[in-house]
Amino acid sequence: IAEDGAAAWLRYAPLTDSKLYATLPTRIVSMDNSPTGSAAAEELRRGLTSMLGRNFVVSNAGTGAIIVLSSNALLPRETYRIRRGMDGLHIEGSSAAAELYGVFHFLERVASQKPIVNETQSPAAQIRWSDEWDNMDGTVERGYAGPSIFFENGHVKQDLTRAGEYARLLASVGINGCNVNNVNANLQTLSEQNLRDFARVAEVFRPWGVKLALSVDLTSPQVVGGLDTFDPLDPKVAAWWQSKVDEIYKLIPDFAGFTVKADSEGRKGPSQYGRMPADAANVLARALKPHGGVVLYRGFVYNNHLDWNDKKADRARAGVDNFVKNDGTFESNVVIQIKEGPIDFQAREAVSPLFSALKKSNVAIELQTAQEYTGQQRHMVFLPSMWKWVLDTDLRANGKTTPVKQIVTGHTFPNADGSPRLSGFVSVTNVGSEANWLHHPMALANLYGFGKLAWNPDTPLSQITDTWTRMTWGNDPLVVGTITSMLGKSWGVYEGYTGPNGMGTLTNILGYHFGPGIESAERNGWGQWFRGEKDGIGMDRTSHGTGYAQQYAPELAAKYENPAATGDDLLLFFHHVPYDYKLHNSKTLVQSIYDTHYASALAAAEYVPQWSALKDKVDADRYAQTLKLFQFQAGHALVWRDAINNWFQRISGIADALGRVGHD
Ligand code: GCW
Repeated sequence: IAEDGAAAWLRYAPLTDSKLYATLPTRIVSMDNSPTGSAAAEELRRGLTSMLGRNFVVSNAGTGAIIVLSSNALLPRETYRIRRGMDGLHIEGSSAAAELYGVFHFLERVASQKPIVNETQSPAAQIRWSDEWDNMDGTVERGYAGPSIFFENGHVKQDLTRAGEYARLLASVGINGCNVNNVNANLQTLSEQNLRDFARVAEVFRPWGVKLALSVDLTSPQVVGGLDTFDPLDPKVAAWWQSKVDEIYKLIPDFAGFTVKADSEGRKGPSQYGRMPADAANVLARALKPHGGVVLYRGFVYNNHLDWNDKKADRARAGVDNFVKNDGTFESNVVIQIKEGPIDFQAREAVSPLFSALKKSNVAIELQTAQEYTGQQRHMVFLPSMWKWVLDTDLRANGKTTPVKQIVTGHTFPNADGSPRLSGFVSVTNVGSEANWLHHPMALANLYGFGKLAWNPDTPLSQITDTWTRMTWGNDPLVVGTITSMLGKSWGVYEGYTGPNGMGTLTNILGYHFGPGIESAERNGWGQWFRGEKDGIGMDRTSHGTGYAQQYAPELAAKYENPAATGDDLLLFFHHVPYDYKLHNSKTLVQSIYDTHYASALAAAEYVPQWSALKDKVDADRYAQTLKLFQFQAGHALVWRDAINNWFQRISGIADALGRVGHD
């Protein structure tokens, strides 16, 4: 059978062994006739019928055992409960969307051949969004899977079937919001006509409990509203936002809110009027508050015309420098959306110090499922490995254990009444019109994993890879073993043949961010410098350098001041060291770089035979598509390896001890 790539992990392939579910009743009774309740019942019917090969029906008529879907107002927000009763199986939710989450969870248990157990699950945080950087002309900024599923020719598409299917996919992993337009927002986003069209997107999202959000440009009062200013402190501007927001809620009663990119990479913002981020965020927030909407104000504000010769200049400092002075002045429905690292989604960066520096503000973590700097869905990189490392990083706020996951779920700095702050997780996903959404079949594991970590950041990686693989590729032990092991090491492999030791990805940053472009990051205003010079390499971000390390809590600052304590993974992110600096692995830095590149390129090449062993165990189309991608990755890893190793040999003047570099 030809595989439907669009099904992603929701294939519901027939189980070869369905003993565990033999006694499951085939009649599904739904107590909830809302569109979401009906979607939940239909999903359950469809999934079980397909996997178990019995005919499940949704029906209120009849006698005997049943599967009941119902709401239970006593459950906490967005919570579901699955339990076996005398009369059959109960899936209850605090809301229709929560019932749906329960259904998807139940189907996942069946698809991965796990026993049915009584359980109650709640999400770790309220905000679990996907952002899409889609332009209204149909292109997708940093999108690697074809044109937009939402827009074409300057408008929302007529046919939004794919948009609805996407919402189903998001809902299946508990994602409850989706911002469909690029944060570099079209200036006309909020025109009357566009809003009517966006209402159609909200409509196809609605059955899946996914709320629509929009990116807005702060000049809208001027550009769309015709005012002579967009100064957030001008009462005319505030009044304009209020009436615009009221107009939105008439069309889209469950509208989630706005995402704002301002004073960054050429976007205008409050600085034009000498105002602060909080002034801008609050004017939008006050308009949204009566309707229950939120503002996700991006922490990604920096000057992209930095002076390269200034040894104190540092883009990494920008988040804390720009936002801390506003801490405590944001409205309660403003959330600062912070990229996981202070630069820009590199293969590895330090964790943003803004997470622990904001103690009186709501925060969300922005992760990038789109593999902008990590191989653009032509390389396999299982990003949850990196995200988990970030989420588990202990920022030592107030001298206590404060992993990032505790901060972004609102617990470290709770509200005055002790309740967790409004907080959460945002994935920049950038799906496209290609059948399988993200191009690389393995890249779907990243979107799936994002949803799982946003629901529960303590979900073990092995559980994510195991379940995703079973649902996507089947339960055959060789398939499961091979794919989970490949995914598990893939981040380290990619980091290893690109930029290890915290030096940055070393990709071409001035163009497409793809392939090696080592010096493109140096000697320009973008500030992604790693300062590779004759005497050594790395950004000195200690108090002798840019002082960035001091933006962390004291314990962490002390660690990052000291190269040995910093650790080899982030060494060059914080320190400028000579090429013969001794690492913890007792090699010199440069020799370790050579060795890591050889070992990692070899590991990438091994994906090809490992995958080939699965030839008859997965469907032919996806087998062939994935094989091609692995072959490409194997070759491209060699290009990376040699470009970087040759560059290091040239700049350091130190030959590879094994004589490989420059001679292969
Ligand atoms: O990573 C950079 C990207 C830009 C992007 C920007 C951002 C949407 O290269 O394409 O713009 O980040 O996050 O705003």
